[in-house]
Amino acid sequence: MRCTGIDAFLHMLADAGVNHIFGNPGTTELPLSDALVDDGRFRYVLGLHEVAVMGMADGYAMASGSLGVVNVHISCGLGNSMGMLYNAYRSGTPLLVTAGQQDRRLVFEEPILSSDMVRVAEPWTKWAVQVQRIGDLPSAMRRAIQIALTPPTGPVFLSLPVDLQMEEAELDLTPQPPLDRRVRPPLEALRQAAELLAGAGNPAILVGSRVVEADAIDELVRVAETLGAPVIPESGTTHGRLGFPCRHPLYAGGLPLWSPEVRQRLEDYDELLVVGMDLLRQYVYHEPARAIPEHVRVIHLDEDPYQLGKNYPVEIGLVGDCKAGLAELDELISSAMSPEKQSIAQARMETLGAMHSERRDALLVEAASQRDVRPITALTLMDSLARVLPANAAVVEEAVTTTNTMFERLGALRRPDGFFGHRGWALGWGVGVAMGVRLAWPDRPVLSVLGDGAAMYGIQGLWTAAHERIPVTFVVCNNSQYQILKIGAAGMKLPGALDGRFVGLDLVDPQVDFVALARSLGVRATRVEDPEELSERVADSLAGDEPQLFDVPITRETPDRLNYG
Ligand SMILES: Cc1ncc(C[n+]2csc(CCOP(=O)(O)OP(=O)(O)O)c2C)c(N)n1
Repeated sequence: MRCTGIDAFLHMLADAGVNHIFGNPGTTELPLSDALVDDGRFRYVLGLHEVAVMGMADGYAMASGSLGVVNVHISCGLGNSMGMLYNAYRSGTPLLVTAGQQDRRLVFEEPILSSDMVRVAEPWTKWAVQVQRIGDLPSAMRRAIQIALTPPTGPVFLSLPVDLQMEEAELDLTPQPPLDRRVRPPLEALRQAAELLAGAGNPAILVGSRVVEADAIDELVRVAETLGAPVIPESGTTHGRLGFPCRHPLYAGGLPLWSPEVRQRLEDYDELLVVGMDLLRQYVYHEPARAIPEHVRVIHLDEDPYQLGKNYPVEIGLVGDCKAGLAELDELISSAMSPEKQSIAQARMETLGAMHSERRDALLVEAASQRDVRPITALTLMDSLARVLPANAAVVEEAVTTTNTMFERLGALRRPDGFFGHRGWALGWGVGVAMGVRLAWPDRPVLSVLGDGAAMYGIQGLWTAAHERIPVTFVVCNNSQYQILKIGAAGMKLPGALDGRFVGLDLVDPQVDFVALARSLGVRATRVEDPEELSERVADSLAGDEPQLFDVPITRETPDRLNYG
């Protein structure tokens, strides 16, 4: 087919099933903007800052399980988006990130904004390349799409010189049909793992985000029930997607943050089945550094071989698809378990289920006891939201000390696949991700729970919510500070922090006026100080068809530590 570079680019995206492009243009991206004028195949979603652009693409790709496509401006646009690219890389989100490059005839002179973007993007992408010849463009596109979508999935980067976008040539645009990338783990290794697990005295399961991404939650539930094993997600700082239903009796609450507490939590187990998870991404160094006790034998199933034995030696490493692996493992464990072991597992499940209910009841009692405290507490805020969260809601969390795994502990998330938490911790992610999730799931209400600190890194995204009428409910948990950093400083035993004194961690004088800010970007906004009113307004907003923001002042009192139950 005879066409320009940019037409070839769009043609191949459409063939790959892409219908959204998230972008913010400059001169070197104008051939794309211009080509989209008469192209009905794509919705171009403009963000007014690259943090929002990349965040939206990340949310869209995570929720849809398909390729997210991003187009940002040369050098500076890419630079602005790097924090979000880091998040996408850590989450393994399949993104095709593109930027225009300066005209190849000018580059040697070092024209405005030209630079070696491939070197910039390389560390946080699986593959980064500048296309130099138009004849290579179709092959570059096929490779980029396939690499992004092949496990371990992740972002890729293409730099496209502006003159190449406009150049015409005869090109073979034959698409690469999608590969079925699910690989079954080797049977022999599965048998050995099943033997070990069937004979375990006290097994537990650590679950990570890739279980959700492999659509393997049901399979994991079956394995957990067969073993009567508690299921523990990653700590609240890195748990990303929720790989196990939080209302299930075997849901045992997330790992703690610090290595001594993780050790203590895992001390009583003899076998750990780890599934679809990075073992282990910690937050602050603590002694003893080894979070997994020495006596615990680790069996790890993951599509990403790099994760197996990365930090802790594994007894058995199962490389392969979580869904296929868990289904086979369950059958093998069931037939390897003696009747005596089966009844022990059932009894254990009952005990763990009772403990689960007790923990939840205790949290509800605590929430009730705080209901009249003003300004409201983090728990009251989360409880007020939990009460009205629809069963099919998607939740995007970026308010670390407020959210604190409370939705999970309160049993508010009835569909675990709708949960999105941070895996990267470059802030500014929650505004855009929530919008991307809603674009991918137009029929599911989306709640974005944001820290006031986090919100300010991506707030320009609200303009897109208004412009595109993307109905997301944003709740800003406004403690006017970077509270997690105060807790972190105390955990590091820094002298000022132990004395309760901080520099650069308070967002006061002036406090940010989120209501005025949101309204200026076209989003309806209200400050809410009462829990009942919050529940009512959020319920209405989640059922509505426009974006809304609620600014909720909460207590500024900082706990010494975060209690992730
Ligand atoms: C882009 C970026 N800049 C700075 C940080 C460092 N940082 C981590 S947590 C945090 C504060 C978060 O504050 P907020 O969202 O209000 O949540 P809180 O800790 O108060 O619950 C900051 C500044 C970061 N992670 N990302």
